[in-house]
Amino acid sequence: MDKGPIYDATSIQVLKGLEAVRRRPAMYIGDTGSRGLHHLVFEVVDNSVDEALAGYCDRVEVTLYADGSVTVEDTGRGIPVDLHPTEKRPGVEVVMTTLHAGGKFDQKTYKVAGGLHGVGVSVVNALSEWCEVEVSRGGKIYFQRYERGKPTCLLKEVGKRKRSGTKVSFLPDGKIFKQRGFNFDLLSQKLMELAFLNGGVRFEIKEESSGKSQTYEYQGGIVQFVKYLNEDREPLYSKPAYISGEREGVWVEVAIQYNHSYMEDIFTYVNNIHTVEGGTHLAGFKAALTKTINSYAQRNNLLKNGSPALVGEDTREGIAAVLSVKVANPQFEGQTKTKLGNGEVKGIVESVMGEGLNQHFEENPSVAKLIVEKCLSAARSREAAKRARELTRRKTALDSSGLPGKLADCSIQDPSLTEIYLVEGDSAGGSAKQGRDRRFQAILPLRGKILNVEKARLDKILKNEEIRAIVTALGTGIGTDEFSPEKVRYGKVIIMTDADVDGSHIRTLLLTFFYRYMRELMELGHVYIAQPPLYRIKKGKQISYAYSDEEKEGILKRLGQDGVQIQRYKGLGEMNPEQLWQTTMNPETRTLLQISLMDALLADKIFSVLMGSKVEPRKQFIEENARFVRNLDV
Ligand code: 0RA
Repeated sequence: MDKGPIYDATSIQVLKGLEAVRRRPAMYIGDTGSRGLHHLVFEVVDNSVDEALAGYCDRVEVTLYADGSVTVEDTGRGIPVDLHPTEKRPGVEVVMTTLHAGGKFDQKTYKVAGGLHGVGVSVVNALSEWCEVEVSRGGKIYFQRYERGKPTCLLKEVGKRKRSGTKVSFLPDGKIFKQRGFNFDLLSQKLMELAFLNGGVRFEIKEESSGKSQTYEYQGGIVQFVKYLNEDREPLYSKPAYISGEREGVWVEVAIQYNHSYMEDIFTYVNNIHTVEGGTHLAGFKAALTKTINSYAQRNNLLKNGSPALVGEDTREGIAAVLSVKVANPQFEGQTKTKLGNGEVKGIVESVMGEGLNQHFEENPSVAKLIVEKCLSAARSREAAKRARELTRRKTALDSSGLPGKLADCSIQDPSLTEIYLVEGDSAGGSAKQGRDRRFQAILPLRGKILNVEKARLDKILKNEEIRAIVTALGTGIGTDEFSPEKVRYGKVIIMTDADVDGSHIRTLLLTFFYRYMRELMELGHVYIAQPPLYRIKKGKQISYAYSDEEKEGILKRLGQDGVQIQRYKGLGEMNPEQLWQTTMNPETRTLLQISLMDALLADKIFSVLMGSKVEPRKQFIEENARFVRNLDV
C-alpha cells in the first residue's frame, strides 16, 4: 500500500501551494516568532472547536513534548478519508496538503475569512518538519505522515476503534521558526478562554517534560467567564445577566456583571477569536447598553428631574462583560486584524442585546436599580473628571512649548526615531539627562508616588501630578473621548526604575496605568522596560556588567576570583551618566524588554489581581503564578 507514485499532476499543483506558504509564512500565520509558532497549535485546535460547534466533539487534548513537537487530539468526526471526488485522493490528504481545503466539506461551520485563523491545517503541515495525522472514523484508524508538507506515505489503515476523532502531531520547522518550544502557560490560558467560550467542551493540556497538566471545562460558558473576570473584584450583584439570540445567521451571546471598581472590562470575540481592537459587534453592544439603561431609568423615574441622559461611558464603569458572536464571513480590519468590520453585525448585536437586557431588567428590578445608581454616580464623576482634565491643561507646570517643565525633550520630532525614558527619581533622572543622546532621547524624571489606577477613577487619577506630566509629555491625551495613540510623540516609551522592591512597584503601577488607560500603546508595542545591570565587575582596567546572577557567575568564572571587585547596583542613581548610557540607554549595547500583550486575558488578571483591592486573591495568585509575576517584573 505504501508503494506507487504519490505525486501526480494535481498533487504537484498542490505542493506549489504549500511551497508558497513556506516561502512567505508570515502571510499565513502572522509572523515566524513566538506568536506564529503558537498560532500553529490554535490552527489545529480551531478545527477541533469547529467540530465541537457542529455538535460532534466534546474533548480536545493538547500534549507538549520535550523535542518541541505537539499533539492535538479531539473527539470530532475525524477528517474524511474517502476519495475526494475531483482530487482522487483521500479527503484527509487533500485537507492536509491543500490551502483552504478545510472548510470545503462543511459549509455550515463559521469559517474565518481574512483573519489569521482558519487558514487551514495544511498551513501547519507546510510549516512542520514532520506532521502525522491519525483519523478514527467508521470503526477504523487511518494514518499518514508528511515532511515539510509532502506525504511520505499513502494514507493507510493502522487499526480499529469505535469512537471517532482526529489526532494531529507535528514538529514546527526549525528552518522557519526563529525559536521552538511552546509556552505551556500561554497555551493553557488560551485553552481556558476557549473552554469559557465553548461551554461544555473539555480542554486538556499536558506537558511531558514537567508533568504539568490542566483541564478546563465550564458548563456555564461565558457566564462563568464573567464571574472569573470579577473574581478579584466585588460584584454589584450575584448573578450575571446572560443573553443570547440569532438574527440573519449571526449568533450573539452576552454575559454581563457589574462590579464596584471603575474599570471597564469587555472581552469581545468573533468565532472564538479575541477581537482586541473591537469593531462593529462592540459598537452594537455599547449602543444597546446605553439605550437600554437610559430608557429603563427614564421609564422607572430613576433619573433626577432635569438630569442629563447617561452617556456611553457612564454605563460602562465597573462593567465586566463577554460578548461572543459567530459570523459566517467575518471581515477583519485594523492594525492587528482583530477588529470586526461587518457593518450588519452592529444592528444585530444591538437588537439581540437590547431586547434581552430589557427583559433582564424587567425581571430583576433590584439589579436594574443598582446598575442605574452605579451609572449615575459615574456620570457625576465624569463631570468632575472633565473639570480635572481642563485643570491638566492649565495647571501642569508647562514651559513655552506646552510641555512639562521637568521634561528634557529631544531635538528630533519624528516619533519613529524618538524615545522617552520615564525615570524613577530625580537623581537617576539627572544622570539620564546628562548621559542621553539628546537628539532622540527624552527624559521625564518621576518623583513621588504614582497613583494606583486600579483603585481610582479618572478624575482622581488626573489630579496626580506625575500622571499628568506623563500624559502631557506623550501628547496622546487620556480618557474615552480624548485618547489618541497615533498622536504619541515618541516611538518608544521606556520605563526605567531601580532594581529593588520600590522600583518594581513603581514599574507595575506604570504598567497598570498604560494597560488601563493607554492599552493601544502596549498593544502596538510602544512600551518597554529598560534593563539596567545588577553588577559591575572590575578586574584591573577591565570592567564588565552583569544583568543577572547567572551572568555574574559566568563572568567571575571567566575572570577568576583574584583581584576582582564586585559592585552591586541597588539604584540607578549609583551609576554615573556615562555608565548609565553605556549599560542601559545606548541602543547599540542595551537590551530593552518590550511589553507584549500576547494574552490580554492574562494581562487583565495580573493587573486586577496585583493592583486591585482584595488581598487574599493577590496572595494566592502570587503564590500560584510566581513565574508570571516575575516575568512581569523582569
Ligand atoms: C474536513 C471536513 C470535516 C471535518 C474536518 C475536516 C476536520 C478537521 C480537523 C482537524 C483537526 N480535527 C479535525 N476534525 C475534523 C467534516 C467531517 C464530516 O463531514 O464528516
